[in-house]
Amino acid sequence: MDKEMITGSESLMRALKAEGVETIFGYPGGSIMPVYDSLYEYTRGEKKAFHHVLVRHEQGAVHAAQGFARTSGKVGVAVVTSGPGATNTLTGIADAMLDSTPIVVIAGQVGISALGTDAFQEVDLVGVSQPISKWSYQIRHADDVAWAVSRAFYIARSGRPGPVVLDFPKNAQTHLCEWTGPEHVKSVRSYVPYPTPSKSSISEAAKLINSAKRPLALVGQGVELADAHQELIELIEKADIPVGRTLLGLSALSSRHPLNKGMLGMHGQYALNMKTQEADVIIAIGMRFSDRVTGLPSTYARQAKIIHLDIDKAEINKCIHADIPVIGDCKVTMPAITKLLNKNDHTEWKKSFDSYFEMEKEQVIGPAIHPKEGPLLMGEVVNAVAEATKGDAVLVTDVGQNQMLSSRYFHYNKKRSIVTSGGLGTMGFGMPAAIGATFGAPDRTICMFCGDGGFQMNIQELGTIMEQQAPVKMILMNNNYLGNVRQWQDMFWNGHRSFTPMMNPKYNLIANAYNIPYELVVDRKELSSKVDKMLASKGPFILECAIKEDADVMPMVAPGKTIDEMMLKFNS
Ligand SMILES: Cc1ncc(C[n+]2csc(CCOP(=O)(O)OP(=O)(O)O)c2C)c(N)n1
Repeated sequence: MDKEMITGSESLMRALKAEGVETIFGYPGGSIMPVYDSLYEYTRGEKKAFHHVLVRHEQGAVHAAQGFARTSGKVGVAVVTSGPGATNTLTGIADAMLDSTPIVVIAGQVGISALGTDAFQEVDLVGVSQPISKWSYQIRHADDVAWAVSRAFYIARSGRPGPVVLDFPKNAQTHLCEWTGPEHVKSVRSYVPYPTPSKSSISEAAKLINSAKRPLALVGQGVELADAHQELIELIEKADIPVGRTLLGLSALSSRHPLNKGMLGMHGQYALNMKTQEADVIIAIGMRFSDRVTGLPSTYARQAKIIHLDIDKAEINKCIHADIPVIGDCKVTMPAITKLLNKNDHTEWKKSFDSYFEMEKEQVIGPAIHPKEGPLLMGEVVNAVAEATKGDAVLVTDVGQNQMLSSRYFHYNKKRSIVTSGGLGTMGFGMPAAIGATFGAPDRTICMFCGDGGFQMNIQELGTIMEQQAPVKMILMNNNYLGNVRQWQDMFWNGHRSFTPMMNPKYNLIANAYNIPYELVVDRKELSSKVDKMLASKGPFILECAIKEDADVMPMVAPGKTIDEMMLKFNS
């Protein structure tokens, strides 16, 4: 039989198809033109395999791939050109690395004979992306494409997921290679994505949980990534353990579950932060003790014995010492522990959270979500959307006060319901990530909360939303400030509002220019009807809310403080 000879670009198409890719977020340019020529065929007619979403900036392509990955559980794909196209992806790659999001970024590169000559649009992408990616590789020959793509997807999705970069010089795109079918990489030398848990760590963990009087489980995104929601429920219900969720772990356990005690950390639940300092055993599951969760690490939960379940050995003892590390996939380690647990009852301990909840409800939550007078507050807007969507929607946030308040007051009944930039805190993440989420979870309502600063950081993606008719419900919380920084300036920097007041454009005109339906809410009496109108609309929608200019996010653990120094009111 004749050998089938194809170009490297054609090989890329076949390899992506073999990985089950259906949606590609991208932006063309000189050194990726052979790939775009192949994409022309693969996005129409007989060969159609992909839907290509033309973004308006390469940062948008990567955030969209992240939003797709986070909602679908699949690997997100972004395709860009070399040089500026490649460097524009770096923020998204770093973001995906910190938040363990599986994406593959494929960037064009100058031909290998021109490498190192400062050729037009040449940048050492492998060099600059190596420290912020899980794997970064240059495909120098067309023959390597099928293998490199298979290995890239394997690395991106396996173990602790993360971003992979494929740098694709032009010669490797155009040269011919023999197609012998897709590769199926199933292992990589010295890479152990799913470590085998030690039996003794499991039995020690179970023993400690059985003896605990005041146990507390801290749940992170690892549970979502492992698809271990049911395994978590079985563990916490059998041992009767109250649960705090990290920002990225908010939909790892339904908001409605009776053992759910809310969100951890700087702007999390008062009761959880106070009780962390009283628990005798802490069971951390798929979370990494970020400084936003621990506050001052040297004073964090000193009284507690800590069991840390994580798939990534590097997380153990990185920030907080683990008395019992349980290294492995929590879908495996949790049931192994549960099997050894005694049925338990911690009614008194759980009840002891209540008085703190009452205090927070009275002093913070009530006034935040049901204010009686004054300008609109972010909390009441979030609450109105959360109630109208009944906990079934996906929350996508930008960064800042809008992020903290939407994550606090949204309701999460389904898994994979929060998409936010937790580790890197990337303003401008929300809008493109929400576009990706409409493709990752096409049957769900995607609600994107954003501040006026973040809205303008990737505002060009309104063009993508318009072209794709991506049904993103954009809730623009306009306080005419870079609110989060303004809050810190007021609290910790002498009230010097240094370059945080921000002049805004007329968003109705912007919405109009992009042909996106728009409403403005100034009076709270109109809030619920306008939220209903937004949710009833089929396509994209911008709901601008005129938010009180100097409202603060509370409660708060000030930077450098111990978590039980959490303030319900500033200076309280
Ligand atoms: C790319 C980037 N630049 C700067 C910051 C620092 N930063 C964090 S929150 C914030 C203010 C955000 O303002 P806005 O988008 O209006 O949202 P708000 O806090 O008012 O909800 C800034 C500037 C950041 N997180 N990301």
